[in-house]
Amino acid sequence: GVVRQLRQVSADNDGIDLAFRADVRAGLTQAQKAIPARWFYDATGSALFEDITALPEYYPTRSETDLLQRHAAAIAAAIGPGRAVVELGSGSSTKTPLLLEAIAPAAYVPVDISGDFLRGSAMALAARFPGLPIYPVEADFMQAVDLPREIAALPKLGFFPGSTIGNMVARTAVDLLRNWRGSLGDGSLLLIGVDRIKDVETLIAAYDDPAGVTAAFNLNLLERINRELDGTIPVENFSHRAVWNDIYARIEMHLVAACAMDFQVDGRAYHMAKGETIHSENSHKYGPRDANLLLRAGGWTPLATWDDADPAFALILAEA
Ligand code: AVI
Repeated sequence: GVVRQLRQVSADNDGIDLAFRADVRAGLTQAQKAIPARWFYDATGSALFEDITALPEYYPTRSETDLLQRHAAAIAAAIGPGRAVVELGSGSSTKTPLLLEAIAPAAYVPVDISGDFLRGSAMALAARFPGLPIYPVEADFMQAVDLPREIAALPKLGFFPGSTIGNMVARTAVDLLRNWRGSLGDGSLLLIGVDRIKDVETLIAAYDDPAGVTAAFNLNLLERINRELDGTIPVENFSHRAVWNDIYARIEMHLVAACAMDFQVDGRAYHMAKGETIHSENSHKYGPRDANLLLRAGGWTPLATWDDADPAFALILAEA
């Protein structure tokens, strides 16, 4: 395959740094302290997330891969050949070959905010799929993205695996779906991974593993703040907590203060009381009707669902 020149759309390091600074400042000033989950993914956090996906308790990655493999023929039949596959937040693109092998696409457009990841995985895919044009786009998929003009005339398939949509509150998820409905255009399709509501024990185990990898992933957020924003947070005084919020149907991750403490970040002083938490992630889970409603609200009509894996996870195909 041929990797076309990396298109740098919006990711510049100064901009990312400013946004991190602003999010942390605003988040530590709120009554319930909270920092958006997107800031987990520095180099260390991305590597820890890869480790999470290999944990026996973290079923979503395995369930989704299994669905893609078992239903490859049916998925390919529903999508048809000749589409430009646009992957949102492609990261290390581990599930992508399964899809590309099944559907005979006309082009592949990975969109990711991390240029390094993007380059690496685009090169690996190019070697594996000779003849497939690849147009990497370095951009934040949460914003509306200008797609390469080379794929303008092709029918599109958006690919959004991993249940990443679950990390957004409903309003943000709907905004994202509507934005991508606009970018991909009339006649496009979307294949999206959605994690299901299931028994609380299975969910908690997936987000609080005994090996402590998810704890390290969560605590790395504080290390990152100390590293990048000149922080003095005593990380050893925090612990990882995963809880099921039944009203919102989501797993929440928090960083819990073991004692009262004072620290500084970016030249400002903060205080935390013993037991106070920093809310660091939401991971929403969707029943079949919930998922279909979310998609419709975002401008997409569900066409087919493949979800017979245990623990429950769904791949949904929708049309614009
Ligand atoms: C990336 N995202 C879908 C993961 C999830 O399951 O919500 C992030 C994660 N957080 C803790 N473990 C994995």
